[in-house]
Amino acid sequence: MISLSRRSILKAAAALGGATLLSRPSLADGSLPILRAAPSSAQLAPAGYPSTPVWAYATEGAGTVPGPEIRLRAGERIRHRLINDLPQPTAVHWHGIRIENAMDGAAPLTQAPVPPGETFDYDFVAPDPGTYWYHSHNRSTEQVARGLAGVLIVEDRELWLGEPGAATRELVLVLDDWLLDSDARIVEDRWDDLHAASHGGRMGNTVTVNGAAYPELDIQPGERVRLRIINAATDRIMSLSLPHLSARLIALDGYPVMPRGTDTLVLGPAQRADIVIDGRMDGETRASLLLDPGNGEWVEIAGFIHSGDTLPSRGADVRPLPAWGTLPMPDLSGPQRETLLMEGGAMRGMREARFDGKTMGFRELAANGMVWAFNGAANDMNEPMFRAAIGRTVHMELTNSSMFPHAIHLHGHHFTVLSKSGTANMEGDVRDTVLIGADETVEIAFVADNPGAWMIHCHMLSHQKSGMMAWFEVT
Ligand SMILES: [Cu+2]
Repeated sequence: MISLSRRSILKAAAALGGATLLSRPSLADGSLPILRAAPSSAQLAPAGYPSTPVWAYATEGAGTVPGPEIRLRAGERIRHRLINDLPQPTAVHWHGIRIENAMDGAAPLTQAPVPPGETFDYDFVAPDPGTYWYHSHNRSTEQVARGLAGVLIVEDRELWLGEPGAATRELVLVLDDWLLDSDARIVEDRWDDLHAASHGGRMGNTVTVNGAAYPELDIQPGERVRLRIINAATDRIMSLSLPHLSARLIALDGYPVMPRGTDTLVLGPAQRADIVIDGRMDGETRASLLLDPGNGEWVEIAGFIHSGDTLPSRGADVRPLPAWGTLPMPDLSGPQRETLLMEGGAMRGMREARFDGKTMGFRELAANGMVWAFNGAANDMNEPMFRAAIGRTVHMELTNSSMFPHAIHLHGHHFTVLSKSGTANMEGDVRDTVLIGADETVEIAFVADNPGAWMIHCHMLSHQKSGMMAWFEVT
């Protein structure tokens, strides 16, 4: 509803030959809408606890966690002037968008970080529909953990909501993980915690849904709702379950899949899933979003409270989302072959790796904050990991020889997951971030069609910081 009215305002503004109707508080001097990053506060912990000082995005007023939803149609431009009111330099990455390189926000590779008090204008086309998010990409282990993440929705190319078999409403669920002390303050003295970095990363003690602990969400019996679920945590893998709600998956990382049942949904950091649920019609008034914190004990992180009239069933079949129609499919008849070997971490470690132009042993690496390596190099940003000509299909074999899972993210591209541990991925899922378990090998392929210097890194941000970051170049 909001998006429709916003669209009609835009239309009206265009009809009047200018943006005058929009010159309300959210516009900067140069008439770009503002995206301000600044300290704020949020009630993250349950009622009765103090609110938490955070760093947050705002388009007007005080910053919120998660940041304000930015919503547009595929092919439209996103235009925002980042104003940095933080005490640190920052940059905004638009995760999953096949974006123009200079707008990718991957500091310091694609832009210099924006110093405190300064601005940067982001202006780019979002070509593909789907569920995305934006977040800090400078000192991101700290800045994302402090709250700098928001929702970016690119609407379906054709009408889907309300059509036969589709949902009638949608709901964005941003999952996050916070490490809070007993006064609900973010723990601030562990940004360089190498013990956490060499394990699963910075694990929090408070999981929030849309910035709240244990929220209760309204649903009508029989109502079909599209959930757009985003894992905005720095490091936590979210294993989720939605019992009694006939959950069916319709998209991963923004890209539509043929609707399929999903008992357990595993989202690594930065991954998204669109799920269709049907409100219960068995007379029960409650259902839960459950999370397995890693010990097999499912805990409720949000409740669905059923109230109101029972709606007629929308049938067993779920309408697939409209196709993107914009992504070139890999040509596997003679691809450029690349490999990514992940090594390091606790319980296995690595004998040596290159860092800062030198080969170092494990102790020297650790003294430099490095405990992981990609292809024998820790955070080597001097040279690209590989180069690909524009239009070339790249086949990558990603091998995790560590004891911990990793969420590998390629900037600027979506890729097809070909296989996991030698088993073909029959669904042909297309993603921008893939979770690779301990001792697992995943094959992916993509068309290198987006020119520029693109980061490839683990989206467990503690791992990214401590060795799992590199880049590739498309020319
Ligand atoms: Cu990792």
